[in-house]
Amino acid sequence: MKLIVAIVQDEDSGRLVSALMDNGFRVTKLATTGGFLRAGNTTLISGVEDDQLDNALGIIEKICKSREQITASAAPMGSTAAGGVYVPYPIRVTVGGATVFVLEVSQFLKV
Ligand code: 2BA
Repeated sequence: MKLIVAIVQDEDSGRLVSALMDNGFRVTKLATTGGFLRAGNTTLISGVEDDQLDNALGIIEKICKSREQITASAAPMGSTAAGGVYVPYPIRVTVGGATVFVLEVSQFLKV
């Protein structure tokens, strides 16, 4: 058995959960926050049988779209040691489709 950990954009999460459930997968949805953008995203965890892994990954790949986001970063103007200020400026990043980790499951228990 494998554990899929998939970090996806909030916009894709509802459709992805539905599609996985419709195909017989069990899913847990967690509200998470990306470290870089400091914006909300969604992490799904799903335990799948080995022979169903490619099926699940295919569904994730099909549904999760990449999108551009603009975020404010900050660069120092002048030396911060000398009291310089941080001025935000926009940067463009491409987020997603999905960031996926596949882990080997050593035990799966329901007790
Ligand atoms: P965030 O950390 O908020 O990152 C959002 C997007 O910002 C990333 O999209 C990437 O395009 C960009 N980005 C991230 N770190 C950057 C950096 N140091 N310099 C420049 N650009 C940077 P994705 O790569 O699609 O990642 C989407 C979300 O997936 C991330 O949100 C984070 O929550 C998660 N993630 C990605 N890689 C991860 C990893 N190796 N471990 C844990 N979580 C990860």
